[in-house]
Amino acid sequence: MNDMLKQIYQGIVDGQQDVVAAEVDAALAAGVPARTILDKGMLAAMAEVGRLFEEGECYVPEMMVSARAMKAGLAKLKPSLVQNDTPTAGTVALGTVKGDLHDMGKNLVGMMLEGAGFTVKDLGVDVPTETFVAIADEVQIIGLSALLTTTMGHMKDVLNALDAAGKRPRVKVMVGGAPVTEDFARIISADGYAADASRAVALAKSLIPASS
Ligand code: B1M
Repeated sequence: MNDMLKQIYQGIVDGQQDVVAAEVDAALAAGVPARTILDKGMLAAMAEVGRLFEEGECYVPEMMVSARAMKAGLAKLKPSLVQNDTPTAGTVALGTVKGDLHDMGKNLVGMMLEGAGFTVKDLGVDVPTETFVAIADEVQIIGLSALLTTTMGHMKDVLNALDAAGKRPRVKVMVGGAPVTEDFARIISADGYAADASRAVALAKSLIPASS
């Protein structure tokens, strides 16, 4: 890992948002690809923060400052990730399900979808099931994110509510987030699962045929 990536990684682990923002700028100016900064610097750092939390070596406040530092870096990276001159590929409503406040994965998926030409309606975090149902007529895809084993069940609630409202046939539902798996997606009858933001783009493209 080069020095700038190391600084970005450590800046996120230590929660130093100014350092992260400055080093992301420096890395981009030095020609380091945005995807390398994201994967090797930022996502690796968040994985380390998760490990430290799990092992009781850091607590929620530290996780929050790391998340703030990650967001400062993502804001710098966004223009490079969403560069896009293709016509709209379709509209996706994205939200983190009820009870869940984690938004960085969802935000990243949104950025990459925008970069691939999709219009993204970001519904935010802790999104009530009814909000997803209400927007179903305006979009081709609903994307559900969940980071907690205690909230991923709300994905099934959304699918059931769409069914009950008679909207299920007209909208595709894709799901993702750390505890979500391909098997879980199949069990709840989602239209697709993606493990990361790049795969989410490929999945969204496959869910909307080019002719539609
Ligand atoms: Co939370 N947290 N957290 N947390 N947090 C986890 C998820 C956890 C795994 C940490 C751990 O124990 N190792 C654990 C969950 C355990 C479990 O349920 N199995 C956990 C916990 C327990 C909690 C609290 C309950 C802690 C507490 O209060 N005691 C609490 C819950 C609050 C709530 O939501 N109600 C909590 C709070 C928080 C913070 C607020 C402090 C903060 C979130 C800040 C924010 O998001 N604005 C936070 C953080 C930062 C984390 C970790 C460290 C990092 C998450 C993250 O942003 N990763 C996380 C540990 C970890 O994941 N290793 C953890 C980076 C992000 C880019 O990746 O979100 O996985 P991710 O998204 C990926 C893929 O999953 C996928 O693509 C993304 C990009 O590649 N993806 C999709 C995501 N959504 C998708 C949707 C798609 C497709 C793909 O289609 C629609």
